[in-house]
Amino acid sequence: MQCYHRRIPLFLSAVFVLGLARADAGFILQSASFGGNTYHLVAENSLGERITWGNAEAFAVTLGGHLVTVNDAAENDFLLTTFQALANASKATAHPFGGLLSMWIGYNDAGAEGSFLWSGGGGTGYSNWAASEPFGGAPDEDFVAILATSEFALAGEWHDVVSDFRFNDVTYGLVEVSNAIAVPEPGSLVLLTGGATLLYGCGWVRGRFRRRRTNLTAL
Ligand SMILES: [Ca+2]
Ligand SMILES: [Ca+2]
Repeated sequence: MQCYHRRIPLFLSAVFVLGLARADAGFILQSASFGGNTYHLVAENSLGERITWGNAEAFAVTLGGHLVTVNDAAENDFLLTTFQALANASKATAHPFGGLLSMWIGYNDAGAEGSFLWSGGGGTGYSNWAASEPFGGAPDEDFVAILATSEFALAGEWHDVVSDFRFNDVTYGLVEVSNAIAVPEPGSLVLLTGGATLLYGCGWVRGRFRRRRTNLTAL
């Protein structure tokens, strides 16, 4: 049996450093539950400033999930009706002169133009593109968002967007986290406790072995 406990401080240090590095890239504005999962509306920071697709996806991963995979119309409706009010309020505060207001989802064709995939996987084939979308007017218009207000199309419909704000889009992220990951079940706590005991016991057994080997050498 191998013991891994000496590697844990190094791992925790790496997590801590990464956490510091990403301290400003991601802030949860609002959370809600639906269909057994937890959802977050996220901004770049506590000021409610807009966030790029890449920063929103990276922040989602630190929360244990991804930008949302929209599986059906019910989930799409939940996202719009739950989060559009605060997205509007955040835009009014942080970007009063901003353009289209949208909320990022995980759908993107950054890997291969025209081939849209979900960053979190698990798609069902459902989509809710606005008429004439995906438009792809710019080569890097690769990231999909739900319109939070009715503009050129209806609120709740999707369009593909560039992720660097150069067309003055105001975008917030929609994160989806499986509750099976986000909330440790009592059984998980037992496993954690058991694991800690095993690590402690691992060191104790090796210590005993060393002492016994030392004693044999002394003989
Ligand atoms: Ca989903
Ligand atoms: Ca594209």
